[in-house]
Amino acid sequence: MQLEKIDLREIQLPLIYPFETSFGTTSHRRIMIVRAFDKSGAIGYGECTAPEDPFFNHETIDSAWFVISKFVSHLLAEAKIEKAEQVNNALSRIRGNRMAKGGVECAIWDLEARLENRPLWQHLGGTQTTINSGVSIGLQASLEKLLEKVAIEIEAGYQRIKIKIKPGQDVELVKAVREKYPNIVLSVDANSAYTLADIEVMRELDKYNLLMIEQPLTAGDLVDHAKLQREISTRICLDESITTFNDARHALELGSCKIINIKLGRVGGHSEARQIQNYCADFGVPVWCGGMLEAGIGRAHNIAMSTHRGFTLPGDVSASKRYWEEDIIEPPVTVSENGTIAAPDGLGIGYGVNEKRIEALVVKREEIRL
Ligand code: OSB
Ligand code: MG
Repeated sequence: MQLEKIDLREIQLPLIYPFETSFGTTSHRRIMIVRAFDKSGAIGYGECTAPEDPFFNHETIDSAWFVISKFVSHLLAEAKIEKAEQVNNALSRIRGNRMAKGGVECAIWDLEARLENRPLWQHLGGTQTTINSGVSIGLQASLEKLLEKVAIEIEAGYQRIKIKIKPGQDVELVKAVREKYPNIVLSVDANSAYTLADIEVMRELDKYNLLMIEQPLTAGDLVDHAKLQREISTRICLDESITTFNDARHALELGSCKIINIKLGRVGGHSEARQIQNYCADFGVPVWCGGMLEAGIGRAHNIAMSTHRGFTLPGDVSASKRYWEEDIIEPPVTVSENGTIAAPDGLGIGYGVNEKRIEALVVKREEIRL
């Protein structure tokens, strides 16, 4: 592999429904598409998962754009990358900003898989030919609306329902869903909205046979998560807290969680994600693939990552049509009636990229020679 240039394009895509979490509501996505160009003419695709605002973590599409344009590109050029697995190390001088790095790293992995004529998931070492799919349902305007949404997703075959909670909209929601569906696999995601002072809410949630409580406390609070985990029997799953392999190691050593949600962008790409899932698998801790409301390229990378052996729980990787009127890949991601997604046979990410549609949606672009 001989990298010639990368380019960044911002597209804007409206979500079919606004998505509300404890930290805010998203109705229009601004998405950065990254392309990595090889001297041979081959192209790899990545999607940067940094969102519009710094409310999930510190990153945004604009901060990521700046970091890629000013720093990632220079370090890549300096390192004379020959293998995708070198990228993570080559970018290690950049602190944090892992979604910025991850968008580029993923594009280079896709490029390398294409150069080697293989599907990305096989190139990464994935072994599962289908992945298990769950859904993440945002906060709704009413309890009735939430129950309606849950019913639709169960009917569609999804294997796990996750609902968002926040202080004041928690136990009541879980109680209603659990009473209507005593046997479904159900979890909640707080996106860091609670503190240890809310222990009574956690004890209440503990009564509803949840698969997990995702990220109840602030990202840096591994010690408090460990305290909370000792007080409840429901497993804590960490999302925002896990940004590196070492974060995962610390969390497991401290007992801060019993499940980990791996997001490709949040951990800086495929190399770090692979390392985390291997470690968790050896430790007997299940992992699953989280989502950041990705368009098709990000979704395809999530599918490839989810084929690794450690991904034993249904992820948040669901069908394109839950988010987009029309996706930017062809075919769109579809989910079987058993709630599974087949790993694609095609080269690289394995889905066709609809360049015509992307070009029609582009609002900003930058080309960076390496
Ligand atoms: O915490 O998992 C999260 C969406 C945006 C930001 C954070 C999260 C989410 C989701 C949606 O839960 C997952 C998806 O379907 O993409
Ligand atoms: Mg989450």
